[in-house]
Amino acid sequence: MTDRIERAEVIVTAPARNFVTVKLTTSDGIVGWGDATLNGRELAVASYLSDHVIPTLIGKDASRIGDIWSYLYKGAYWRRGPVTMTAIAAIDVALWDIKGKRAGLPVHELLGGKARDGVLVYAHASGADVAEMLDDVDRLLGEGYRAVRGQAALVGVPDAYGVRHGTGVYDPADASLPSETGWDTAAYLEQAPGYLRAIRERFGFGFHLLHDCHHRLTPNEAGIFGRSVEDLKLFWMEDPTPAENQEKFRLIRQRTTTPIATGEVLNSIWDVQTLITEQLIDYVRTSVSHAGGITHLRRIFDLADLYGVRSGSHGATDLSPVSLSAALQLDISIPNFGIQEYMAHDAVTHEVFRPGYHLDDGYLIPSDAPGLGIEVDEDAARRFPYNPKYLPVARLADGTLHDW
Ligand code: GCO
Ligand code: MG
Repeated sequence: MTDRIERAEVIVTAPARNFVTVKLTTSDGIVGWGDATLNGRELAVASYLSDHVIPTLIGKDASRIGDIWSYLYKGAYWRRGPVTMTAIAAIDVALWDIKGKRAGLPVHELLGGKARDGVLVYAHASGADVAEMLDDVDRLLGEGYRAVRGQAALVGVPDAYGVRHGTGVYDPADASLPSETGWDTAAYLEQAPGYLRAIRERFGFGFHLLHDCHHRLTPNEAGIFGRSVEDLKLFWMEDPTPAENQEKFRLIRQRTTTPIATGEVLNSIWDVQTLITEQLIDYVRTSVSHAGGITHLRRIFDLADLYGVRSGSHGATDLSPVSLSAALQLDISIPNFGIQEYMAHDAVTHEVFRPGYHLDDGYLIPSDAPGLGIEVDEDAARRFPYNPKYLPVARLADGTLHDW
């Protein structure tokens, strides 16, 4: 058998931010890449892989992707959860990369071929005030984006989420211990609809406008928010309320017709089952790197298709270019694609990760190279040692810890 997994390595590198990458090598020298980055909890996944997954993989038949998925999921006894599902995802994606390279085909050909010509993406506009956010929207529309998410700082709320510091890319994991930020729902409900309205007033309706509520609202508050922006025709309001209890979304659905997206922190088909089967959301945001890889995410999207729910995968900068390469292979081939989040990685990240996708007129075009179409420069990776960074916490004025 030529297709044995001979070597499996975990590469931890921090070009601009931390990434955990899996490299699988088969006995005949084919290399597959997978992303195992879990923002702020990177080393937990690295250890899960090195200490518990990799020793069980050596010698296994790399062509049996579904069997290896089940071996790692059912075989562990302990199910679901971000650490496990990110580790499984990295192995799964690397195996798809290998299968494509062996076949001489891009992964999307193995998934049935292209169902569209390009992948619609949305970019992030943010600002320390409304004027700055409007300038950012202007810049992104000028760059050809057809969909933009709008977030602005809230007057009177220290460091509200979603706003870039300085000129770099927005990256909330910004300190070696979690920084403390503020939150005030009343200020948000009063100001956010106004700044979204300012975007429509200045730029009109000829592009998709998105907004992330970042788990901050109760279902009733989310209903109030969604209703107050219905005339702005948002593409979606994201994460209006935490989704551990999926039934909470019933109330939001009753209160507003603003489309709803959720799932970036969810990891399995069971985590989104009620949301999908009761049609409580319009877009499912589970990602290829945090929800079990191409094998499992495809099952989630298939279930979603039955209920008229579309894909809208998470794609912040903490998902590496390996993840984005894999996401695009799936996005381009599924019937119920909705949109893909895209926060372009910076030049330093691209010194390590050299993806073959490119942006064309607001669409990302996946690579046609065999496999995922990404190269990883291991020498460059070694130049950027791990640099612990945490996501912030949010507190109300009285000190109560709030959802982030
Ligand atoms: C998004 C997200 C991110 C997350 C980050 C956490 O919609 O892009 O909410 O900004 O906060 O990816 O790791
Ligand atoms: Mg989000």
